[in-house]
Amino acid sequence: MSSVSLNEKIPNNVDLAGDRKLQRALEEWQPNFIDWWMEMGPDGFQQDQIYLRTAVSVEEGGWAHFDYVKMPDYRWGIFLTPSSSERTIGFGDQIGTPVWEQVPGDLRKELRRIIVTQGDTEPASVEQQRLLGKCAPSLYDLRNLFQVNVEEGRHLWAMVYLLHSYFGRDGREEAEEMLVRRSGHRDSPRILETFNKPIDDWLAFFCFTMFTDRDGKYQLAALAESGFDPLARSTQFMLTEEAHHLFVGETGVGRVVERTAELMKAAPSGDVKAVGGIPLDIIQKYLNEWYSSSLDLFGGEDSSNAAIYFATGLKGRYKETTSSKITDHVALDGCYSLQIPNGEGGFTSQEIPLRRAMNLVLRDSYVDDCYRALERWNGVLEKAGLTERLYLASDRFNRRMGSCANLPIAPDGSMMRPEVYAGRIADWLPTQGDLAYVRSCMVSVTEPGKFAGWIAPPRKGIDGQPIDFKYVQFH
Ligand code: BYC
Ligand code: FE
Ligand code: FE
Repeated sequence: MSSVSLNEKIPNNVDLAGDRKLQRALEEWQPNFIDWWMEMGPDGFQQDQIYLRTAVSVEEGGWAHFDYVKMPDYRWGIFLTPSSSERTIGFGDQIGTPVWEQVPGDLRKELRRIIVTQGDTEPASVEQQRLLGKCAPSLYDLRNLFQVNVEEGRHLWAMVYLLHSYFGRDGREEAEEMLVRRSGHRDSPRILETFNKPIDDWLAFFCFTMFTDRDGKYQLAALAESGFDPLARSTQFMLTEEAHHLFVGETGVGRVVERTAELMKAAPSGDVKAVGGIPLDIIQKYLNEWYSSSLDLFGGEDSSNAAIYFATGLKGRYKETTSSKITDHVALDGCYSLQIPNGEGGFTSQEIPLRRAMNLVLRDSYVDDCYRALERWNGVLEKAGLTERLYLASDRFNRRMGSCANLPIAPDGSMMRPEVYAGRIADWLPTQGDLAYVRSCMVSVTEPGKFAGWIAPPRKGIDGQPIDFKYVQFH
């Protein structure tokens, strides 16, 4: 394992200094990244001191260092989980053979595509969240937003390192393109649809970090099983940072639910809006919107791409090699039974070969995780003595990908007549009025320890600091 170099222009544990050509190429990309960050990163806070953690090592327990830093001075580095010399491919047709340290020629196109797709999401999310700092509900939340943003920047570095190191000129061109595409741009959008949606308020931000970053967790975990070892080790380390993003999302939604529950009991006639809170039905519509959009990120249920990725050892299942529940790592025999629309208003069962269903298998792990979070939020409502409950919509609802794409299906999964569906959609997805109301709740709160009225404080602070710690020092 190569040691960690923190004092170089680009902090790394990949012995960058030992490969001058690569080092020079990445050092040329670095100012372009900073230009992009200044243009598309958090608007208005680049001169402030933020209490941030920086990855400084890959040791469990001691990998992060917390201190005040101006975001443009953040030390974006390249860190890979140490390699184990005996690692073999854990699944697919080449199971048991040594992992690859270079890109196999016949898989170059597929690998490049996976890495570019993964890399593209990272800057996209920073662009989507660019204006949120101006209406943060507290210093604690403001700091968490910026923590997520700088780490998504580091995740871009992780993928750009792979492109530069292993894909020659094509890779360098792809790395440039990462800084050219823009979230929501008409002519040059980001690759996956969810990353072109606006995130204009903090409830959307919490839903995004809950549901969309969580897709990231499962995709990264699937890639951490990859036979291409540099990709596996890069994504493995990204997962350590990802945990905080998911925490921000899950607890963020939970804190909004908690505050709403308090207001429902306190407000005369339970009118939460009258006292500046976000009504439960609006929260539900936001959950529907971001959950359904994030399900699209798993691709189609029946996918030949997914079958190829699995067969060739590029992308495994969640915990493919560490879960005792997965015993057959070749997956040539099994079938997966799914329900698809029958064209007559109902659904019919279809069996597909297991390998073609790998997107769905990964998605199932994700859905279980989302239900676990849902139960926590409902636990908050129960504890408050309320009978209302939140739900997760059927995986058929509001889809743009897969067998249920663009069909008039209700959140309970039933097919509707199109005109009936159209009449109900305002009950299920945020309306312009809902979005405007939530935006009207967004006020900037910058006094340490104070929180906007629509959200409850967290249980504890960051890095053992108190909740009223000065997480951001304005210049
Ligand atoms: N939008 O075979 P199919 C994260 C395309 S998030 C637009 O069913 P496949 C993060 C697809 O490309 C994790 N197009 O799908 C989170 C294909 O095109 P072609 C990101 C889509 O390929 C928050 C066609 O439809 N990482 O890290 O098996 C903040 C048929 O597709 C979409 C990855 O995604 C879509 N949603 O699966 C920051 C991992 N879905 O071939 C960061 C890498 C599919 O007809 N990506 N298409 O031209 C992959 O493994 C796969 O590309 C996908 C799609 C899972 C995304
Ligand atoms: Fe990321
Ligand atoms: Fe993330």
